Amino acid sequence: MKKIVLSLVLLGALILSVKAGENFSYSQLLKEITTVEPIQAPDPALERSVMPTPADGRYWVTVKAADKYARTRLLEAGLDIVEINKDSVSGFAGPYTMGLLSSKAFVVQSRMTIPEYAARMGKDFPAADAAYHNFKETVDLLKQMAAANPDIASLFSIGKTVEGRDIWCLRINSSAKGEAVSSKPGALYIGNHHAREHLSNEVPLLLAAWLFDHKNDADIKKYISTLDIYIIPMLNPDGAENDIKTGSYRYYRKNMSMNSDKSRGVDLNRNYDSWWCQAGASTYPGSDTYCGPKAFSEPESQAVKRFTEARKNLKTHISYHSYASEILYPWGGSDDDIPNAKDRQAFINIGAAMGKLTGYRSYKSSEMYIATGDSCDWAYAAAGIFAFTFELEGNGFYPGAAILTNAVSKNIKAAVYLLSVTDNPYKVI
Ligand code: 0X9
Ligand code: ZN
Repeated sequence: MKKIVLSLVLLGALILSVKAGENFSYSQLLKEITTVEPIQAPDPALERSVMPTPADGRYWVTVKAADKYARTRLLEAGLDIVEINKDSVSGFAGPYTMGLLSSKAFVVQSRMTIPEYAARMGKDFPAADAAYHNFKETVDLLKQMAAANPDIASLFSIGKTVEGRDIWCLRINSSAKGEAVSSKPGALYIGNHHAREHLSNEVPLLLAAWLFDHKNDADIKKYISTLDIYIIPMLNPDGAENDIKTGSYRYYRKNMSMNSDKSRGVDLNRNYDSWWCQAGASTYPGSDTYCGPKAFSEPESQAVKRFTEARKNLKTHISYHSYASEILYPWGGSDDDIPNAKDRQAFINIGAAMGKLTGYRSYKSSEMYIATGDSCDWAYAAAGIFAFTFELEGNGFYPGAAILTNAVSKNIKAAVYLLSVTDNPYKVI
């Protein structure tokens, strides 16, 4: 990966001005993001400090898996599948999963410790990723945006996390504010179900900044006055903060629940009540695909449930993840097609249009692997919402600041396209 380092003086000034609330505009944020310059040679001192905490005992493994059913079995063994190749998958496995993988049912082709893996990835020192927004920066920016646009924006918490952080939701609507109900068709964007997928926070956060910057463009003005737009950039702030808090990335995926066996975390994208824990999820608490003790056991997924059930006007949704460059639509928990042919065609057509705008491949979620309990299956099953999982791009979970401008801008196009069909998703058929 291309090494980058911040131009500290310039960037510091920009960050200060942004943080002081002088300017939060999308273009200002992009300037902040792009204020990076290549360095000639990696500094060995920095290289040493990129190592994530080695103590969690997980390995990066490559295991034989010829098809989605094999991938589903591996998820159930607790493998945290990150990359899918033709005949194998690679991902993270803790000691319990390593034990299961050593049985005859699986063929482990290679394994390495997380520090070995991180060294091989050659990823950047986290300071180089300062353009990404941590929890405090995310909240500050959301507050600035809401304060600067009181006629169309409001900000409220949809609930608290395991560790007591607020899950903030920015609403853009020219009439209804805060938690007041609206009959306008609603669009919902959520980032960061998974802790380490920091790009999935940036896209919805900067989408909000972009919408405010362009609020006087004819089409955006129309969406703001006719739709009910909700942006929840950071659903799992506990996990995101845990991932970065040592200054070295930890590849952390789950939330921060204390489990019955004293291990940490539930996979929030396995915790929804859509065939909960029936496939592609693990019942072992220590594993990365742990579905939790019951559906909606977690305050973060409960908050999304309450939020969604209270807003019958929601029509469209994107849940942002990373990093496969893919757009996925239901079902993800079953090989079956969704039964409603009209909905199916709308999913296919909307997905294809957003695929064109991003260059991502759009397809049925279960083709990746069958995994139950995911948020988009639940949103469609429970509320008929046209819910898409976006697997954003990158060469890993930590693609660096250099990709932000391009990744964010193309995804804003897709998100705005979704707004254009939110009044009637069937118009694409
Ligand atoms: O496994 C997940 O939750 C998502 N991938 S990630 O690498 N971001 O963790 C994909 C969810 C897609 N849903 C299903 N296949 N059910
Ligand atoms: Zn994810």
